[in-house]
Amino acid sequence: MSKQMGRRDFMKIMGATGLVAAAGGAVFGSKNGAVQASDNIPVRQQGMGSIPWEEMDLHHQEGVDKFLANIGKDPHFWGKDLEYEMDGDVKVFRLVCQEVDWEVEPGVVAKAMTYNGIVPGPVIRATEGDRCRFIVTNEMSQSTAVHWHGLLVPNDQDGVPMVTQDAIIPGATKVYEFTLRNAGSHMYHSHYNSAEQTTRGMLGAFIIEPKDKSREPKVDADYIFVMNDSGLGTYTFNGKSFPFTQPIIAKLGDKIRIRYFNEGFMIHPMHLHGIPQLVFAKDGFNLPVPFMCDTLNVAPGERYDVLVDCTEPGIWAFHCHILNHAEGPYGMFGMVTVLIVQT
Ligand SMILES: [Cu+2]
Repeated sequence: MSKQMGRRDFMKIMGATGLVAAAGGAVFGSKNGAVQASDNIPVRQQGMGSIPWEEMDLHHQEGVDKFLANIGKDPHFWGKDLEYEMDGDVKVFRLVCQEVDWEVEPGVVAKAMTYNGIVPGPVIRATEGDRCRFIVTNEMSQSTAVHWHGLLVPNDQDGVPMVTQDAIIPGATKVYEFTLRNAGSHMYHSHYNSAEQTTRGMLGAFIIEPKDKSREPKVDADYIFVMNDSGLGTYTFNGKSFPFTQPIIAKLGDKIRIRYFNEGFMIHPMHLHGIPQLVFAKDGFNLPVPFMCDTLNVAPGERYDVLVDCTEPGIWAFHCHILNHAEGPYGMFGMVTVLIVQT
């Protein structure tokens, strides 16, 4: 695959058709095929490398080709909402804690701990004022508990074993129930052996829409980035690493909202090329004075909401700017995607 061919394929996405035809190119793989979380390091993020430049170029090209070929093939990449049923006025959600093999990318499989079998867990979405019940069943071989990160809840619903509740032991079910008081971009995650359980996949977005919709910015699309840097053996957005992340595809003039959720151990400065980000909320609280930036530090536990006004056509790289989370001698990996602004 020549460099020009890859570029042409990328340029095709700029057209009205949206998705690009698959480009060829060799598949990156781990050295040993399927690997565990402990040694789950795709080959292209290893070391500083001293490979010949031609080989280095080829690897960089291959990553881009793989990304192009994968566009549109992961329909749930940007989040899958958790369904609920009504019991009177109560929204009833069910979470099942399960250990599964999670493909961070083809051939790179981590032993994940999950809610409902996916990483991140399904998106919980409800409205301020809703009464919600969460029926949590633990099918794992470890105890667990769910913390509702950022939500105002009664103390006994806060999800900290040995402090506010008993652990949910293997085979047990626990019911949480509370009323949603504070709108915003929040999270839910394990609060038991959490360095392992959360970063191996027990993490998700919990979005509370405000009752008064006039408090929300009007946008054409809304994207979720759940960031993780541990437990799955690589750096991920929404449980996947580049080239198996998905692009944001927007039209010139679109206004898009991006919500960042850092569930990992490290800070991730999120850098968007070409177009500034307007940061308007932190941890679900609207900022008194929104600010513009091109790089936004997102620390563990933090959430930020930003608006991107898609005024500049092109293919804009969008990545964590701690560079060894994003690109090495084998090309881009980990916390990388693009914003495509089509004309
Ligand atoms: Cu990073």
